[in-house]
Amino acid sequence: SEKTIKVLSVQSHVVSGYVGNRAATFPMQYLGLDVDVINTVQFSNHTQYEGFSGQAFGAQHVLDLFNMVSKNGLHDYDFLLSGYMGTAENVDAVKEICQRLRENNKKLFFVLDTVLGDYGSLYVPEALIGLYKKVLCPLASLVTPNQFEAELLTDRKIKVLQDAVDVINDLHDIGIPNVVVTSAELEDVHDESLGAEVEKQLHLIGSQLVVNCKCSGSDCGDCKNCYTRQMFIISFPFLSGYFTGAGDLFCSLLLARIANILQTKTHDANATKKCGGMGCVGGRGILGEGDLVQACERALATQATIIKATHDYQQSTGVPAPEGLDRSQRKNQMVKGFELRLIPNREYIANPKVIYKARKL
Ligand code: PXL
Repeated sequence: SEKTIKVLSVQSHVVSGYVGNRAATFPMQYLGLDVDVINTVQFSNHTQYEGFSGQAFGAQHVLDLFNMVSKNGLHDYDFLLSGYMGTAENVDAVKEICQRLRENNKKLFFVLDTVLGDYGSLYVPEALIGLYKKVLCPLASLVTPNQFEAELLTDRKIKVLQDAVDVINDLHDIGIPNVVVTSAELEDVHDESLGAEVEKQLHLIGSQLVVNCKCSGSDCGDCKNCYTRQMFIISFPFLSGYFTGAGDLFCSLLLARIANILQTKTHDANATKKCGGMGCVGGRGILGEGDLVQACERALATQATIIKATHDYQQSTGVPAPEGLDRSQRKNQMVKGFELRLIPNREYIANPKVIYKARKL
């Protein structure tokens, strides 16, 4: 039987609810991956509630766990996923983990979810912006910022499609082979095919490097000129509601879909020769042509279903729409229904219907 793909997921744990590892682990397992977990924090619940308790763990704790896992020879990971950090020093811990895993497996695919905040407010220390840029972006195979995070990472504002393209080019320029801006509002894009009843739309904008030269598949030393950028956009309906953890869920779905695609290519010698499959220039995760589009379409299909179910549930239970409340009022609304409806919709993890399709840019 095929080797299972192994993931190390480094992000938050909450007792109740679905953010961080609690949003990410189950979908990846459900899609057939072996998921090992290091928790950067253990909180009672996510930090958008009125209160939360628990602790953030430091780099020493994180590395202590990683070191023993390594020492026992259990560190044969294909993917590293990092999300909510809890403390700024955990950036260095993840850097060390990534470097040490790459010594062991130079094809390690590092998915960096640059968790910073959403809708104009940070939920982590501000120092993390610069640290993500300097320390982790140069190691990442894929980054998955939302609009707010993409703006913070590049010091740009996204208003129209060209802004998103500029942001993505900036992130490619610092050496990231795959970039997905998971949702953005764009003034100049409206996909009529979503139907007249969809007034407000969001857009996922993605881009992957593809190899366009005949280099051997190992780092040829001049790879800067070997790549072209394949960009695409997927439009989907905006839905009102509370979706904390949605980014964590999406990132895990995307990782799993990439893993599923790569798994089918492991035996494709030709793909490896052209730096597709798991073969990647400089060990940084160059995917085969079209792989990122396919993975995004599938991940978004599941995501949209779970968000819609969460939206419908919140409407049916009378949870007030976030637009009608300011942040402090929101924090004081101690209502259930702030959580993603992940478990009741588990069947859509494995078998989503792809409705929102990518268009080439
Ligand atoms: O989804 C981001 C996230 C992850 N983990 C924890 C959080 C949040 C957002 O608030 O509080 C603990």
